[in-house]
Amino acid sequence: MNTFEQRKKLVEERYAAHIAAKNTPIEGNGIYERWANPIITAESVPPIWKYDYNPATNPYFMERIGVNATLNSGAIKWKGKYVLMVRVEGMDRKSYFALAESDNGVDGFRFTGRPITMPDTDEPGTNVYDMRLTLHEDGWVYGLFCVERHDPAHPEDLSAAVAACGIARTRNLRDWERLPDLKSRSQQRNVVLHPEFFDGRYALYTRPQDGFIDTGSGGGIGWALVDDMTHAEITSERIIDARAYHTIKEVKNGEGPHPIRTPRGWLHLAHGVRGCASGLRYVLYMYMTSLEEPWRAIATPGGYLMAPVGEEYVGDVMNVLFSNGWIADDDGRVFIYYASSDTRMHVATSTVDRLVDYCLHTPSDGLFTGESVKAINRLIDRNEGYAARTEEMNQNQS
Ligand code: M1P
Repeated sequence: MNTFEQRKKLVEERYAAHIAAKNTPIEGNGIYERWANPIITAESVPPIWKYDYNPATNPYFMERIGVNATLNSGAIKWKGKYVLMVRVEGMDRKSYFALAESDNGVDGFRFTGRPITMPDTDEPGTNVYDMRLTLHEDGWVYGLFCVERHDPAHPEDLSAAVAACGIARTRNLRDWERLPDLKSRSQQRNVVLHPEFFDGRYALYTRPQDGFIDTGSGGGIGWALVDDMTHAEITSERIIDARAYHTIKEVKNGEGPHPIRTPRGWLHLAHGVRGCASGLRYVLYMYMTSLEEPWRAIATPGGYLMAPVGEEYVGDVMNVLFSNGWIADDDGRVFIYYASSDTRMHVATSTVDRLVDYCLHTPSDGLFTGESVKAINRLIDRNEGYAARTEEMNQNQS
């Protein structure tokens, strides 16, 4: 075998072994189970997307187009498969979207077809990322994502950028009709389409921000109604989940995937960001809103649901968990798809019942250390009372 043949065999065997690897759940805190292996990494991208397969033009079987990371993925159950719209980031720092699917939602994820060719608007985006998929009751599947362009107001500053919400829709996940970007007075990232009409209008979760990175006066996750997704414009916006001092969302927050309808209310997953000596720390948290008034919070469990552990801390942007995709299955299971440190994709599983229980029975953040201690004491009081009653019952029975 020549070099070309040897290397091709090695690369293909490595890819096949990677895709075939089985995953196992890790018992956790009762709220969810993390699964041991990342579900999609740069290694999951098919060799045919990266290598020139012609021995005449690639005698060393070199990688020609490299992948840096596979991260923040939208998610949807589609024709019986667990489908992710993966943000694939090339070594050239440009992200694009690509579909990967699995039969069971926890392993065997395989990219299908080719990367998505997303039509541009008249003003091409330099970068696109973090698509949220929503099967809306109007029958379309919408993809809302961040479109990033250089800020024309600062031609001299090569890092000055503007974030807007790109909008596209599809009937088959592969062929997309691009609609005009969301019109908004502020920059926007992490915009999510609610799956149902509200008062006959489309509802958006927004994240107003003063600058490309800093949310500044943007107070948190917003709620806005628009009449027409083909010309979507935010005319007014109310903050429904506010940032607060000395919390996990002090610096910024953002809606994750679209919320899940449950009999007790809408279940929301979001990310919160705080600053620390090593930079920004991104964690995942939850809240619930009313079914009748989806902007009104009815449960706000304090603190985070998930924060990085082990290798999740390490990657391109350290200390980050980010989720823009989850799937609620018909049997009540929930698959939470999340990326760690802007590098790779993971899954954690739970159920609607457990997540609702978590939201309704986890104390809210009291915003002061004294309130945290009071919450623990209330728990100990109840536990001691329960232990005393059980002891008394046992004595009465014996
Ligand atoms: O690097 C962490 C995340 O930063 C941004 O999220 P946010 O707008 O909330 O700060 C996004 O660029 C996201 O893609 C990235 O994972």
